[in-house]
Amino acid sequence: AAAAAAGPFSLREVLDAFRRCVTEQREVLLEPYLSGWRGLIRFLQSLGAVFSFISKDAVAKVALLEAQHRQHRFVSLQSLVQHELAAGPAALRARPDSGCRTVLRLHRALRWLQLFLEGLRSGEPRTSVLCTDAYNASLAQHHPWVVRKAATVAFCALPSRDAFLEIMNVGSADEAVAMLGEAIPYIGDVYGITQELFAEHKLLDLP
Ligand code: 1PX
Repeated sequence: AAAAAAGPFSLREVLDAFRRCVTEQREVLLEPYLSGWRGLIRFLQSLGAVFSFISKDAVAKVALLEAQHRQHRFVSLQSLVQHELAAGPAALRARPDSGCRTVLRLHRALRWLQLFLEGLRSGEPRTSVLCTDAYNASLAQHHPWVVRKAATVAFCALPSRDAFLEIMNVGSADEAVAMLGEAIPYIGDVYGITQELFAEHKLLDLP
């Protein structure tokens, strides 16, 4: 993983990480989940400084989860939730630094990613439109006005669809679209399992 991280970004690594996430018992493994996020963040960082307020927040959230992962040796999102809920739901809600509320933020962003990648695959050439639509249908409802405003401004700086497909680094535009078709169901699977887990424990509105 260290060697891969040193090379240029490829969406393939992100796909591989999210593919490795889901076990036969439908658990979401934390290590590949965080590794997928590290790949996405690297991609975001390569898009330029306009996006750094977004990548900084994602970096902080991944770092918090990595620290908890190291400290408690959680294998999966399920074991993290179980561990934090053991102190009681009220205690969990009161914590501004819980793993659960942090995962929830990344989880909502994963829905954005799924919608955005579906849009890219569909052929719509205006990435800023795709990105705004995906954002409005997911993260935006959880963000205050000022964050929504800043995000919408940043989206205007997105590269074109062709440039996007190229910097994914998986070959020709056709190959990149094929890779998206492969990646989207894995991301959707991770999203769906996490959504169910958080709904089951009434954690979908953790402050
Ligand atoms: C091949 C395409 C790959 C594209 C990869 C892009 C990866 C994007 C990763 C975005 C991660 C964003 C995490 C945001 C988490 C969040 O909602 N944080 C907010 C709430 O946190 P809090 O701790 O306060 O409760 C926080 O306020 C966030 C602030 C930053 C602004 C977030 C805007 C998110 C826009 C998401 C779309 C990214 C656009 C990237 C363009 C490719």
